[in-house]
Amino acid sequence: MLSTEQLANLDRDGYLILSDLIPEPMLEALRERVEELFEAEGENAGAEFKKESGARRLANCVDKGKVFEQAILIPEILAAKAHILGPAFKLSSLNVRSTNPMSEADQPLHVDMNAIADERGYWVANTIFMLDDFTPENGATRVVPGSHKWGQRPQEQMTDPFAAHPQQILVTGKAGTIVICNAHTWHGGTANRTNRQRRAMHAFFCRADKPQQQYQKKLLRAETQAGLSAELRKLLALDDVSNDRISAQVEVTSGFLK
Ligand SMILES: O=C(O)CCC(=O)C(=O)O
Repeated sequence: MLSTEQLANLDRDGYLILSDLIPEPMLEALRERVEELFEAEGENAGAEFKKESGARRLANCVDKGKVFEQAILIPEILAAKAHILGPAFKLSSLNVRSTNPMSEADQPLHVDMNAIADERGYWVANTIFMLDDFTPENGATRVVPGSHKWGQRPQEQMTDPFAAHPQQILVTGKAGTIVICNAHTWHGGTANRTNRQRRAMHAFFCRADKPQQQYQKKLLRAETQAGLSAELRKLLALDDVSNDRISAQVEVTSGFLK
């Protein structure tokens, strides 16, 4: 499903760009549902996780439409997660982040959940769904290739994680592209200097023994949970009692500059 060369690139760089991976009807359905939700949630959009100046956010998306359930089951995504995290992993959160037109600020470089690989290896992996083209002008994600191997967070090595890193690159691509990201790789959103939004969905996964960023069992409504397939229940760790113990008490954290 993913070639040996693709997996080797992911291992080397900490990210992998997969063009045209979101089927066109799914891309359209995601955009439509995302805009409906922004409209319906208004000021509260993103509140289950966090709000961010310069960007619109949505959180808890598995609870908000069948198309989100389908998106997190794309086989290449699951294969890449197993490659990074090992066979036992789960969804940690599913969010949308849309940078506003003419938003001034870059995000700081960060690792998700402030995570450092432990004795068992990597434990966080993200997935960026490009719902719009990512260009050098509109807030494409910046990434420091290879930084997942450094065993450090940006704020421990850089005097200013908001600044450009000499090794950073911009991840650009057409809408419909998916970026697999070892989330120990230093990364962050950049300023959008265009007059149009830049929408991305983030499917964030973690190793089974670590807490979910957003405890899915608590967030998903009973009727949503009742309609989920066995595969999704497993991916969301809904029947995993050890997840209840480790995720239930966790305070939701953004991961950067904690
Ligand atoms: O939307 C992006 O380009 C990256 C966002 C990100 O890394 C975050 O919000 O933690």
